[in-house]
Amino acid sequence: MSEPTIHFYDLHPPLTDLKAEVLTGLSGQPKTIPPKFFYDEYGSQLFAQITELPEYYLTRTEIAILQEHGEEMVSLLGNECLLVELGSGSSQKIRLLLDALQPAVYMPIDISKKHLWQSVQMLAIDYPDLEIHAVCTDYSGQFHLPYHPDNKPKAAFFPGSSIGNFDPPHAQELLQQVAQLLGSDSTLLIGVDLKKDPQRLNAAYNDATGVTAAFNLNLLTRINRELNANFELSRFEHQAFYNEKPGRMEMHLVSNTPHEVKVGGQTFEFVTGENIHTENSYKYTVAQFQNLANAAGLQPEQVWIDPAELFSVHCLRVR
Ligand code: AVI
Repeated sequence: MSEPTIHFYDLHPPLTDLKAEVLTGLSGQPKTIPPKFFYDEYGSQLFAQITELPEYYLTRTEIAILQEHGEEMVSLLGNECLLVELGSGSSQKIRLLLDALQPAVYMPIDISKKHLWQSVQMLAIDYPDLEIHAVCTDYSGQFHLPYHPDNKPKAAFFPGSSIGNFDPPHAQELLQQVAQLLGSDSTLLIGVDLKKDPQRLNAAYNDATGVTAAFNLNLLTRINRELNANFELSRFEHQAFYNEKPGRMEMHLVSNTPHEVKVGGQTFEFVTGENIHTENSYKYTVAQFQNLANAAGLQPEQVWIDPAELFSVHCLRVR
């Protein structure tokens, strides 16, 4: 048996990025904190729990679509490729495609270093012949592929509807960047949550056991720890609702009392009912997402949806 090959590129942004972005966000009106900061070690664990909640239909529905149509997807992606995965997390979903796809190189990209390291170790045990180039970086900004074999077809996998966490102009920019990095004729397989009954959406982000609330509040614990801040978690409440006009779920942390918080040497005042906007999760119809993809230079090739029309997986080709 051959030895698994893992290359690890730590391009993780320094702590100052967290500080600068949090201070800028808290100085705005309304106050905001970018959702990418949810994913410290505990936040990543909480997100893994969210994906198994009965109310959170997204993950299980996407997996069912991948299981049902994996063969067709693989035939569109092509074997022996460089396969990049954006926001690979625990690299669970890619396992559904790896056997059939047999990529020459698998390049998972994730912002959470420890989580990425652990998941590629596990993957290498189960796929000893797979060449892995793992990249720890923030793909929401400018990024590059540290390894770029010229002679291989390129494909990217972007599951989980993480594209929904970007507002549409930024989502278009990200798709454009991916298209440029991969080059013409490459393919992108991307999971996108569909517009649906708001009741169903509201339930998915307000689960009965409070895991999503803990995930949202963990942002403050992380900022306390990493930026020497003094948020009191009991002064904030989780709020999540569907905002019909922009077509997105919103998550907020709402102050239940007037108070002050110190973060990185600065003081921020909160009045009762004031909120920190922590996440948007845009939902698309198939046509809306195809328009966005087209505008980013990606040609829609195929789309698969589940029978209840909850979730979509698109195959797009770089023009
Ligand atoms: C990672 N992302 C697609 C999730 C979502 O549904 O927007 C994050 C999440 N937020 C609350 N629950 C899950």
